Amino acid sequence: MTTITSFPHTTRHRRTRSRLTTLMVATVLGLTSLSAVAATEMPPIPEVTGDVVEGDGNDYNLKFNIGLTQSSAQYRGLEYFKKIVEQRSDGHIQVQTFHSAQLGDDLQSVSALQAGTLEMTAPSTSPMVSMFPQFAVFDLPFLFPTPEIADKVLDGDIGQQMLKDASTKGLVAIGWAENGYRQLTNSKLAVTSPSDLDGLKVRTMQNPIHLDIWRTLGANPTPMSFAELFTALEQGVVDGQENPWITIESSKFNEVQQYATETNHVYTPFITLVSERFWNRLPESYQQLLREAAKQMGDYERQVSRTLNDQIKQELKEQGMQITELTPEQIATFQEDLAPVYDDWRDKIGGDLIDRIRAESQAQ
Ligand code: KDG
Repeated sequence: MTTITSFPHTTRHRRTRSRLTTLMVATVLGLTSLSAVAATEMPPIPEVTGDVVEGDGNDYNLKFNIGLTQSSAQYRGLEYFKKIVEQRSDGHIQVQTFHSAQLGDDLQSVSALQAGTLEMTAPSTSPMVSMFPQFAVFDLPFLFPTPEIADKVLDGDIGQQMLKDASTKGLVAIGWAENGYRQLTNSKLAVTSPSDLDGLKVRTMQNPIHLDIWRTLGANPTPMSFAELFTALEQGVVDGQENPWITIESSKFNEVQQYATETNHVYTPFITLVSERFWNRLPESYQQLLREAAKQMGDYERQVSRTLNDQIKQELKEQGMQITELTPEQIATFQEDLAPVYDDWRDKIGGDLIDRIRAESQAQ
């Protein structure tokens, strides 16, 4: 028995129908691959290890706010932090997580911690250099050639001492996580050398070294909060910006930026902060629990960020972004042109700290 469709089967009809079917199949395939591309597969959140911690019988609400979106590696880390703290406090500490600067951008969140109206945040170190000048070492170009060297520095004496030094001004610094290696994107042209940057309006974090970097390369840099960046790109207030691949995708910058250049010019860490007012209310056992959870969150978040880095770059290409991968010679040109930035900042940051970090690279 033949099935009767709504219109008779002539050759032309049969041809149109088969063309229609092919089209529909193609669309479905396209959509599935797109949605497959869009929904980046995040590594599963690990099981919680470690025993339940005895508290003082009181219950605590902990609000944790970040600037990146819900589909960022940072937010994934936060979900793991929440799981650890709630399970190991047997529910006595409830963690509310906020993303996309819902409770304020990096600097507003830090002020809220100092005022005691927010319990935790994890900003990039770059916007905080006016409070903690030694953080500026992380903004020096090409200082961390590999993520492993970044880990060695952050998890080693240098990084642990910095956490102690940053535990002041109403803040308690309890861990590190990864924002990552920064890549340049823009809406104007494919950038392969500093000369292509002439007059390009580039948004930077609110940080004097990043301004110095892009001015030195010939661009026209503008400092701006991350919370305002997408709109500024969309409206053409700025032509470009620089962030890790995972942030470019999770913040959909590729929808308003046609070109990207893999510069890896700066490695930016996140620092995990607690409000001192909240910290001092906690029993020591819960303070130790937050330290352990922050360490596990940071390690997991690094793993997510690194596992996805190349995959996301590939996805951005599939979504139409024109990505330029620089040759070693082209990278060397950027490094040579940026050498004066070290002369400008060596004394302000401290040559000893820079040399100790460089030594880690040589020791590798
Ligand atoms: O809250 C997001 C910020 O930490 C932000 O600094 C991320 O790299 C960033 C940027 O470009 O502002």
